[in-house]
Amino acid sequence: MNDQDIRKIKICLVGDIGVGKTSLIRRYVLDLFDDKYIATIGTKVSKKNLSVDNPETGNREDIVLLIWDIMGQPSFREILREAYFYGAQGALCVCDITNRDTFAELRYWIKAMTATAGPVPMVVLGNKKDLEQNAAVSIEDLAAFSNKFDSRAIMTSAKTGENVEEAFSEIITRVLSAISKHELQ
Ligand SMILES: Nc1nc2c(ncn2[C@@H]2O[C@H](COP(=O)(O)OP(=O)(O)O)[C@@H](O)[C@H]2O)c(=O)[nH]1
Ligand SMILES: [Mg+2]
Repeated sequence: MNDQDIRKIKICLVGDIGVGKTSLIRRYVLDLFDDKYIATIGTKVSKKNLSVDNPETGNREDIVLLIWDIMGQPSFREILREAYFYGAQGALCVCDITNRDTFAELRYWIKAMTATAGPVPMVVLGNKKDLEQNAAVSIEDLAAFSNKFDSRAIMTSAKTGENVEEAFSEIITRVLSAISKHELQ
């Protein structure tokens, strides 16, 4: 198979600074966690080659997943967002379950993203599940919110790795399904 034949899928992580976007990507791509706080400067794209089952066609497909990470400062939303969101085929919308404000802000992130990328599939993540005893956002809150976007909510921990694989699998499946439905029409 030629390189050109391999499907490339662009997904974005959206959410406030500090919710764990960079850590989730690091856990998923490298299987590492770093307690040090590294503010992401600008945009970084990570690549992961995968072989996945296409839910629409039933075929196994090789894909290249391009995972876009950004800095979360509010000023960014205005300046770089179009370039960041342009061509995105799916999004992981991340909040920190110990910080209710980050949950409230998700609607604005989603609005900004869909303004550029259109109504792409998304999955809502309540990250820092390992700090559940300090939770200010419940799975019910997340589920009710994600329902509005025809989406699903998952609690994750980039620290322990819990549900990180599932979160990425879920968005990949949703994106592949949306693309294939469109192609098969
Ligand atoms: N306890 C805990 N801390 C986390 C988790 N994910 C990220 N962090 C920490 O939260 C801080 C911000 O994470 P980072 O990935 O830089 O967030 P970003 O700004 O959204 O990219 C860092 O100190 C991380 O170590 C998690 O699942 N559990
Ligand atoms: Mg970051």
